[in-house]
Order: sequence, then structure tokens, then C-alpha cells
Amino acid sequence: MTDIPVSHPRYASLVARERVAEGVRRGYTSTQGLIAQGRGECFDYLIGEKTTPAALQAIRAAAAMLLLAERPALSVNGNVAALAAEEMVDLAAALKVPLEVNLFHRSEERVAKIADLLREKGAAQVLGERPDASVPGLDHARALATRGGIYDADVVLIPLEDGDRCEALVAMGKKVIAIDLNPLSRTARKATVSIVDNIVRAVPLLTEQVRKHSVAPRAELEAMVRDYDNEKVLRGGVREIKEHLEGQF
Ligand code: PTJ
Repeated sequence: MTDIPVSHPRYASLVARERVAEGVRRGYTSTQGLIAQGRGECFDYLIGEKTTPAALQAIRAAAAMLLLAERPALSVNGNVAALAAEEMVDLAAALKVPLEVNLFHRSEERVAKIADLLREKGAAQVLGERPDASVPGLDHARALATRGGIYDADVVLIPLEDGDRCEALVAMGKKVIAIDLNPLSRTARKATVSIVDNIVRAVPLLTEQVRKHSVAPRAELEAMVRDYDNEKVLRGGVREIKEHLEGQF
């Protein structure tokens, strides 16, 4: 990896870029993942490269939703593995749930490499290597799912995806939490809770909220979910981008 000095003004962004490139070199991130990262960087720039108040609202609602879930599932793809493997393992540990590898550009070799990486980082249980079910309405490999994991889940976290699986999971009656820097994406619009933030910042904050609320009374968690309005929060997110841009000149 290129040695990036901590003093570089774009340190966090350059390190993230290096991590995705390293993921491609090691074979767990797809080459298309580099393009996805570029698109994410652009939206991160627009939101000011920080977790916005709107994103924080979504993160709190997501934490409550995950804690209320009977069978939550956490999906991991090649970009997630490159950028936040350890952080996803931490979140899975806080919720005591497995992680499930799910890829769009699927190859068995990439699935195995990501599963190994997650186990190396301390994951207690990794699903996705032997999918035994399929999400209806999808004609590609992202449909593959595991019973006891994403297939049977009532709440699914899907970081960095395109929109069709999000829609298909919602159509199955599941609540879907997205992490996506693009507030205009189909995923963000179709998800139950859309966290418009960089995964690198969002997952540690989500884990912190899960830990903070893990002993909260059920009624309090239910109120956090009930009071959350995804469309309103997305509109707030777009307004924050506008204000951030107007403040530049
Ligand atoms: O590993 P695979 O085969 O499952 O493929 C993974 C990618 C990401 C390549 C695949 O899911 C894909 O092509 O996704 P898209 O359609 O490019 O969508 C990814 C979304 O994630 C875009 O809306 C990006 O803006 C957003 N995004 C990219 N980087 C980040 C991000 N959101 C949060 N944090 C990021 N670092």
C-alpha cells in the first residue's frame, strides 16, 4: 500500500482508496468496486466528509431496529470487506448475529476470501459460502441467500449496494437498513432506514448506538423506530448537501 502521511489533508479519503485497491489486489474486492468507491467519494465530498445530523438520526433508528429484530442479518460484499471488515465483525459481536457474504459479481473464490478475512478479524459465524435459498425476483447472484441468515431475517443491513436487492428484500416483508452515500440511489429511496454516510464512519457509530441502547426498554426502542421518517430524513440529507455547497462560496 502507498504510505500516506497522517498529516495529508485528505488522509482518511486516501487511506480508504488504498484499502479498496488492496482489496482488489488480494482478490476479495471486485474491480467494479473501485468505481463504486469513486462514486462514494464524490458524494462524501458533497456531504462534507462528516456524519451529518440526518445520518445520525438514521443510525439511531437503525440501532433500535436491529435491537428489536428477532433475526437480524448483516450483509458483506467486496467493498464492505475492504473498508470495514473489523467494524462489521464488531457490530455482529454487539448484536450476537452472524455475518453473511453476499456478492453481485460473485465468484466462489471471492466469497471464500471474504469469509476467511472476516474469520481472521474474529467473526464468530460467517454465512454465505453455501447458500441454500434465493431471494425471489432477482436474476443474478445477489439473490443467493442462506436460511438462518439473510433469507429468514426480519431486518437486513445492506451496505453499499445497487437498489434491486433492496426492493426485493422489502417485497419479502423485511425491514432493510442501507448504508449508502448517495441519497438519490434506489437503495436509499427504497430502504426502510437509509444511512447516508461513509461506511467507515457509519458502522462504528451504529455499533456504539447498539451497545448504548442494548439494555434500553423495548418501548423506548419501539418509539425510536416509530418516530423515524425515512423520507423526511432523506430530504433533510439533501438539504444538508445544498447548505454545505452554498457555504463553500
Ligand atoms: O462485491 P460485490 O461483487 O458485491 O460488488 C460490490 C459493489 C459495490 C461493486 C456493487 O454493490 C455495486 O456495483 O454497487 P453500486 O451500484 O456501485 O452502488 C454502491 C453504492 O454505494 C453507490 O451509491 C455509492 O455511492 C455507495 N458507496 C460507495 N462507497 C461508499 C458508499 N457508501 C458508503 N460508504 C462508502 N465508502
